[in-house]
Amino acid sequence: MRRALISVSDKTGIVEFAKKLTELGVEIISTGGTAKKLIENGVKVIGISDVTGFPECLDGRVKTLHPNIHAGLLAIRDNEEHMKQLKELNVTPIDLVVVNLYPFKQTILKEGVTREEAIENIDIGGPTMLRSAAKNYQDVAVVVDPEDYDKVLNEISEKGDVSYETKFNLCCKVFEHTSHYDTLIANYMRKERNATDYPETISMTFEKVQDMRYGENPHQSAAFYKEVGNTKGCITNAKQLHGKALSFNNINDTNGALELLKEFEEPTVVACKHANPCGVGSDTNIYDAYVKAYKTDPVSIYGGIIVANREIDKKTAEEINKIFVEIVVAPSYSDEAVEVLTKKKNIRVLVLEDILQKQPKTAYDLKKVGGGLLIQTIDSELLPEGLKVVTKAQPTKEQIEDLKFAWKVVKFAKSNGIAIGKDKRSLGVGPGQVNRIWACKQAISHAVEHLGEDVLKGASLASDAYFPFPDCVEEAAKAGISCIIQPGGSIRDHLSIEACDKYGIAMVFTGMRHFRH
Ligand code: 93A
Repeated sequence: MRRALISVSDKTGIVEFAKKLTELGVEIISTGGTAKKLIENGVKVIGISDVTGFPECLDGRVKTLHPNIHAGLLAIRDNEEHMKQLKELNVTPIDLVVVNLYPFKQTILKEGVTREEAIENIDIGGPTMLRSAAKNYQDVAVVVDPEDYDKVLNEISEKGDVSYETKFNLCCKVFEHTSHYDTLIANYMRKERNATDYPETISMTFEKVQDMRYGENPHQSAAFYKEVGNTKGCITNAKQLHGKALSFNNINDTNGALELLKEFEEPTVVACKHANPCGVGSDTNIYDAYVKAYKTDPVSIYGGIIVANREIDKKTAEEINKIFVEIVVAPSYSDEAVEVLTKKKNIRVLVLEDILQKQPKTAYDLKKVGGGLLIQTIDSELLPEGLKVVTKAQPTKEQIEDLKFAWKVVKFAKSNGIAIGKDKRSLGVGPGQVNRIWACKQAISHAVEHLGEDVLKGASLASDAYFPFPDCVEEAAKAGISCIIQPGGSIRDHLSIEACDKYGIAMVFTGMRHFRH
């Protein structure tokens, strides 16, 4: 280990690192700003121009892009011909590269950044050196992360060089890093183009939040990653106040609950199990909203997820504490509520300040399938065409409110889904069935089991997709349902409409389907 090249934008720890390298007998080459900082701190450096024989120029756009650098990085040390050529060309090998790149990510995340500013922060020379060094990892150690300075120093001081294994690990880290960097650039450019098409190849990049203890089941390994950029209102933005680390299923289920919650403006509580809503309640205050959500299904909420869109007060916290729930998420908590909730060891308490913030309409929804990936824009619409009454019976104003409530709930139930609602609460949900009549029967029996037969008199029923047959209407009529909301669009719509007319049920079409899988 004789010669190092140091060129860093993030200068954290660089002086200490360079000083120690010098003490270990390593010669240091460096670029403009980095060299200045090192010299100011008493580190001896060779200026990059002394190695390239070429001035740093074009406002720093060309500093290290020179064969004297890249031949020094790419020459294979035990290839006699390579080493002979270096000698003839008067190039000295470089054994260690320490580079971190222009802060492209930080630049594009700044409010109001211009395209010019973003482009000026695309590093060219840095990634080129990283790639040259990483390609030749057997002979060159390459450090892109200040976290690795100590490990490299220790190895050099103990063995005079960086071990083969460490060099290979560092090389892998470099290729991950440069591909992440390039993907950020490509994604930024796509946004600049306002692209809505799906390109021939697609690269996406996420940053690790944490390793998970396990995945959906204990024998699966897992990690949690977040998108780069705006994650307002998302589970990735939540801060945990109390409890064990979130599990894979916790994150997935909470995400589902949050998406439904965002459909409501008034104080609302959503209870979810396996990412399906089991109880939803809205009211003038969060306590009453919680009680509604709870009473809808006091069985399924056990061990479930509760998300609320208003501050949780002491009274609500005490009510929540009467049962076991896995997770509570709210925009804030009163001090007393925190005291109450944190008495329980096994509850996870999360704050999500911007809980009402929705994802942008252009956000993508990704579904991994074996050997491939499905990409679509998120289901951001609710009722684009409004409601079209198709029956003789007309829904009342109150019924329209109930229909919309049930429609929101069913939008976030897995398909086939049916939800029943009344007076700003869900009464029964039948999610994830392989036929619609089962979903319908399940939603009805869910309501009857917990709330009694009478609760369905005058209630509203929502279906996430059209009725292929009139059987759901028949079932709803038997239960006492008085109005129905569904997309419409079946070739047998007339049969469902006739059945509604027979029973005096009001039915509205939305013209939009909300499958969810
Ligand atoms: O503008 S560049 O793409 N051209 C280069 O030749 C070059 N060489 C190193 N950027 C280049 N760098 C980058 O400069 C490094 O990746 C590092 O981020 C930065 C360090 O510059 P300074 O030492 O002047 O602060």
